[in-house]
Amino acid sequence: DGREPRGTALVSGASSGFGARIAQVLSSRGYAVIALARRAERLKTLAEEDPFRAILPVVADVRDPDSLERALSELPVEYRDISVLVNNAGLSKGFGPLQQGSPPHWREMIDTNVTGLLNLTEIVLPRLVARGSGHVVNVGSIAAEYPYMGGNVYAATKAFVHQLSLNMRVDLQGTGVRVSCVAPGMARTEFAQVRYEGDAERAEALYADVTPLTADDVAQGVAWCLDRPPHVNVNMIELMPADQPFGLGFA
Ligand code: NDP
Ligand code: 8X3
Repeated sequence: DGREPRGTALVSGASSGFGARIAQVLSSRGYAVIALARRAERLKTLAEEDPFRAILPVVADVRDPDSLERALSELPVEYRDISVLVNNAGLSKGFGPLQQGSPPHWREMIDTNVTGLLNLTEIVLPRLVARGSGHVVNVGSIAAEYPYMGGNVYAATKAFVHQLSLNMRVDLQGTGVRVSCVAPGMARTEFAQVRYEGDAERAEALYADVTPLTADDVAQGVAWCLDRPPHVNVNMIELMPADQPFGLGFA
């Protein structure tokens, strides 16, 4: 199909938003792509619509290490040599101040954005180290750096992702494995609908005064990190809508 083969990339949270677009962009650039998420139908459509037929749907929940182990132990041989891990799966739930917060929402965010990211990393990272080269891209958020009303636990989970990314880079010195963090601001995906538990009107109202980022804007940032020559490690890319002020979040 004219693409130069670049290895295998595993993208978590690939059934929607950034992850789906990252899977498409990496496929178009020559990667075999493992697209991981919980919603099988979405992943199936993504794979069927890929013009390069390079996307493999893998159904798993990052919160459940057994489901990850199972799914990743059954990979077809041409997808086994993973060289890129994009830790993108994540969510936000709720938007009130912490003092009115909901512990079940806190747990869901921590279990997904923090523990889930670690669960997948635990399985994939040793494989990258063993092969002597690779790249991990973690999706953070501007919420990690700039506080906004109602960001609280979500923002803190993303601050974890930012600091973990820097620390992974230290631990991986000399292994040939690079680590980048991509931190987007407000983007139009299903993120706001998930945060507002399906209230589409409320989600749409967010974008009234801002031209949000697209999933493609973020996917291009991920691809740029991967495309740097091996001696360059992009530590962090932060990108925001040009008209998003600091402190404007989803409250
Ligand atoms: P979407 O809601 O559109 O996509 C989130 C993806 O994560 C879905 O594919 C979802 O798939 C997956 N996911 C959620 N929970 C799990 C789980 N337990 N196991 C496996 N997959 C899971 O939102 P975005 O594309 O916007 O979000 C992607 C990342 O970007 C998140 O980490 C988010 O925090 C971050 N982000 C988003 C911003 C925005 O404004 N949109 C800005 C900055 C960062 P499924 O439900 O099928 O499992
Ligand atoms: C969430 C996006 O702009 O509300 O990661 O911080 S924003």
